[in-house]
Amino acid sequence: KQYKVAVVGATGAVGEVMLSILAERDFPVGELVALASERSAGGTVKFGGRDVVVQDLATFDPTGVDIALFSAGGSTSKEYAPRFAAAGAVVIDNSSAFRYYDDVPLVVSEVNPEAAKNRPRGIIANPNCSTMQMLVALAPIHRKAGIERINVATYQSVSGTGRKALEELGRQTAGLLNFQTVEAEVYPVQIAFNVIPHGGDFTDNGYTTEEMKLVWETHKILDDSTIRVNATVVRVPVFYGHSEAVNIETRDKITPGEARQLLESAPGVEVVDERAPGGYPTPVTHASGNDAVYVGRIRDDLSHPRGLNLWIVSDNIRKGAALNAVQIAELVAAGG
Ligand code: A2P
Ligand code: 11C
Repeated sequence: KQYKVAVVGATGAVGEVMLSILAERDFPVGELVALASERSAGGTVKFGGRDVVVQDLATFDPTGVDIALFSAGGSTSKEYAPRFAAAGAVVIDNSSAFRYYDDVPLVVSEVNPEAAKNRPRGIIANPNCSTMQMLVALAPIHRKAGIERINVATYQSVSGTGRKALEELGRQTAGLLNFQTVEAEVYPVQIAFNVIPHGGDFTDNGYTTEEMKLVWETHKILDDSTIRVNATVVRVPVFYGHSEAVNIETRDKITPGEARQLLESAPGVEVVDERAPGGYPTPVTHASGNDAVYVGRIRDDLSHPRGLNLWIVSDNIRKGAALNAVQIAELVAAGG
């Protein structure tokens, strides 16, 4: 079967990569519809080496669309995803709009693919990038040793914020190297040559929404709300690839050697852990432009008898967003 596939947000940082991954993985696309706002309607995007004309989402009729990949922000998803679903499409939504609804599955293809089958609203949610990569690496450890607590600090690249943030990092960097003063527009303070302990919006408990997503989404995807999760989200001046310093406490002791062995055979994971200079993954040397979740610095926690440390790096636009969305589409196409 060939599918009529719509990409909503096709001109965005994630949408662009959704198009290239659909082509790369030979997804059976019979017809590709590229949708964005009226601002970019009439322009073109690339799909499999050819130009596709972008259409205005607001005036597009979704009848006949089989699968719709949404990555155009939460408010766009809230308004349009139910309309596409009502017209018969399976919607795979990259925004946070539907992630916490009980009747919307939240799926990491390597972790809980079976959840994609039960989608009463016709919507499947794609997790947040930082949760995605963390759970690809932690799920096998959780199954073996039972994770009781996760303490994570993230180092998130600017592409997670979208195209304007990529431009802001470039513009500020160039400006500062030329002794100019720079303005912060997308982020509240300068991002070039800086780190910002803030992602998303502040909530009542002092955590940000980006931090709370790591709590809520971990519970839903692993189907275990007893796991305690403590997160600090930090934005760093990196273009592509999120990194995470993760400390876990498990019910049963798991040694670094056992964890390494588990992860070496885990789907979607590559272990890079040489305990030597450069023998660890970084966004630039490993993650950027690649599909895997890279794990290194696996070592015992000196401060806890059942503690383990890991360093987890992945391309937030690929596995963290576009790739997982296409993998969910593959599950749908396979009858899931
Ligand atoms: P457009 O390029 O027309 O603004 P990014 O995350 O890189 O900022 O990209 C956001 C994506 O979402 C873009 O493709 C953008 O289209 C699209 N988008 C944003 N708002 C809307 C909207 N109201 N309707 C349709 N597409 C939207
Ligand atoms: C970031 N994780 O890096 C975000 C972007 O909930 O899908 C994606 C927000 C989300 O800023």
